[in-house]
Amino acid sequence: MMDCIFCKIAAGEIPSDIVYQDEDLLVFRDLNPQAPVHLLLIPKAHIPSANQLTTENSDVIAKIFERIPALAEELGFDKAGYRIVNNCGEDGGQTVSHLHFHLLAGRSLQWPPG
Ligand code: DGP
Repeated sequence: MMDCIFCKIAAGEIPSDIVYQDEDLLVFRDLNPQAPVHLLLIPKAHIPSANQLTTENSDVIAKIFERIPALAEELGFDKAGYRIVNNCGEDGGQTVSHLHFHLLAGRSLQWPPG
């Protein structure tokens, strides 16, 4: 997707603070952090949102979630806890149309989020 900012980040065309990457997924720090640790976890392949997940493209979701415990341990918030968020569509507050999960940690997070 030529006009997708997260595809450009995944391709290395736009710089980002990368925490982890492999063939299928990329983890980088959010430009506008809402917590002391605020990571974005994305599939490198373009999937617009959770609304476009299918049996054909959903393997990467397991890969993303399987990576989370290692990230939490490496960054030191595994014991204190964290929150994983996906915003889907306009009412969900999604502003970038490339599927991503927010991983927030480093402070006590309120619920409900508002
Ligand atoms: P959402 O509202 O769920 O679509 O979240 C999009 C997030 O992406 C938002 O927290 C800000 C972040 N973001 C937008 N553009 C960039 C960028 O160019 N670099 C980085 N690191 N984060 C970005």
